[in-house]
Order: sequence, then structure tokens, then C-alpha cells
Amino acid sequence: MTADDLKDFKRFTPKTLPVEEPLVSGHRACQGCGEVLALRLVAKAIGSPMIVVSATGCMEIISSPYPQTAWAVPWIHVAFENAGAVASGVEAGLKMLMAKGRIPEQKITVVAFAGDGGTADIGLQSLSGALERGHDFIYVCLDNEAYMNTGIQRSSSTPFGAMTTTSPAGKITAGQTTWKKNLPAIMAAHDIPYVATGSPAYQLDLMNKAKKAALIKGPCYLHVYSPCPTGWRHGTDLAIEVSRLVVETNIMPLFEVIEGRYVVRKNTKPKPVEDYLKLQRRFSHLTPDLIQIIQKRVDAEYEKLLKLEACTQPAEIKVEAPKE
Ligand SMILES: Cc1ncc(C[n+]2csc(CCOP(=O)(O)OP(=O)(O)O)c2C)c(N)n1
Repeated sequence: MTADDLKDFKRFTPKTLPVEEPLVSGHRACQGCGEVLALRLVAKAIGSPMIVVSATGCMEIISSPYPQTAWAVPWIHVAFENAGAVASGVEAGLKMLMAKGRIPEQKITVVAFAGDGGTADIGLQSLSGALERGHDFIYVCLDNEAYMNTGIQRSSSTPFGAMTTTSPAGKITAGQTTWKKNLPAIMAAHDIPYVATGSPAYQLDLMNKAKKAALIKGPCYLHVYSPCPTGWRHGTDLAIEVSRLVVETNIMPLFEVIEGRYVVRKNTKPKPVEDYLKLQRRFSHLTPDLIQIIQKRVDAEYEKLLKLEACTQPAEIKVEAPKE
């Protein structure tokens, strides 16, 4: 990233939204799917020219049942484990074609979309490699907190206490027994220029983060909360409500990490986590004790985030005038 990357950055406002729809109507997502909404907002904010690399997962299945497609931009379906590697190849190939004069010099945004299973588990090593090599691309994890299109199996991004088909709630366990893997922190640890979290309930915030990512040179990572009424067992009209509550309870704070510096959207009066949990039947077995454990963890993680923000801000450096 250079100082110039964001020099012309202008925020979207309700009056300046792009008209282009890279993901057009006609896909086959479940009723009330929050993931496809998040995908649409991010793709719209990035806009053409763009090349989409899609790992296998819900968004690939619902947008590309052969011989149809809901994509109006170039799109490639890749395996579960190699979205990072394929996006690297596309970006390197474009660079080479431009260097050889085969295609005109221009900015073509390469963006990879994958679910949390494809990102936190199976595709993690190829993503890590792509970030380390510094490819100029955006990686978007659409986090619906389980392997959804294959039948709601747990991933390492499934939250503690959530019931899935492979982390059932019963006499022996109360759903997922491990804490959610902190993907944004893992991505930030790669020292890439831009990492951000987003939620489809905060649409302009999400779109502006995607726009920033498209302008910044080098690898950028967006972690996008993606409600799944089918897997989370909530009403098909509640995707936006849970997307708002996850932020209002501090379960998933909105923040950016720009060149290693954390910038957190403050929420000093968080709602209790129970407000969020009670809307979803995947958490309906949780006892007050378990809810308390989750509350403590959420509070501690938020404090940690604020500390990260405080300690990554540039220190005030007093420069002494050179002595004659
Ligand atoms: C190596 C490999 N293992 C398993 C599968 C089967 N599979 C396809 S999609 C999928 C689940 C995807 O989960 P996630 O990445 O979280 O995306 P979601 O479907 O939830 O959007 C699985 C297990 C596969 N295609 N390749």
C-alpha cells in the first residue's frame, strides 16, 4: 500500500450507490439468506472490471447451476482448498499479459470469495501463502459459521455453544465446545495492508470497506458476517436483525486494521449477548451458566481489541530540531 492508494477514496452515500449489479437476480439462495446479500453488497461496491474466484460453498452452488449463472462478471469456480492460490495465479497472469502488451494497462480487481470452512479450515494454507507473497487481490470470507451447503457441519469458525450436525447438543455436549477461530487476527498477523470486519446490517460501512480494499495495492482481507436462517434456525425475516445484534452485543465488533493499526467502531453500551443468542435455535439449549461464560468471553475479547487499537496507534514522535 502506498500513501496514494486512498487519496481519491470517496465514501458511498445512499445517493452515490453504484448501479452495476455484478451478481444479478436469478440465483437460488435459501429464503432470507444473509450471505448472498453480503456477497451482493461487496461485489457491487467493488464493481467492474473484476474477476471473481469462488471457492466451493453455498455461494458457488446457488449462483452457478450449469448451464446457468447469476454472475455478470468473469467468474471461476475453484476447489475448496485453493481459492488463495488461484486468485494469486489470476493476478500474476493479468500482470504478465499487461507487461507483454497483450491487454491494455488497467486496474482489474481480483476478488476471492469463500465460506468459513473454505477459509478457516481447508483453504487456510493457500490463503496464507497468497498473503505472504503480497498478491494484489481481495479475499472475502463469508462467515456463516459452519459448512452449510453440505448439511450444517461445524467448522473452526463455529461459535462456542452452537448446535450443528457434528456438534450436537445433548447430555454429553452443549453444542460446539471450542471458541471461534479468530480469522481477522490471523490475517492481520500476516502484516497485510488491510483487514476489516463487516456485517450486512451496516450496508454502507461494508460497501465502503470493500471499496477501500479495491483501491489498496496488495492483499486485503474482509471478514463478512453472513447469517444463515437454515443452519442457525432463525426466522427467514431475521437476517438483518441478527446481523445488527452481533455488532450491538460486541460478539463481532466492526473494525479495520490499516497497515497494522487497529481502528475500532466503538460500542461502549453493548446489549447482553442473550439478546442475540435467543433469536437462534442453534443456541436454544444454552443454560444461564453457559450464556454467562459466553458473555465474559465477549467482554474480554472486546477489551483486548481496544487495547490493540491503543497500542497500534502511531506514537507521538517529538522530533528535535537538528543542532547547528
Ligand atoms: C477437499 C474438499 N472437502 C470437502 C468438500 C465438500 N464440500 C463442498 S462445499 C463444503 C462446505 C463448504 O463450507 P463453507 O466453506 O463454510 O461454505 P458454505 O457452504 O457454508 O457457504 C464441503 C464440505 C470439497 N468440495 N472438497
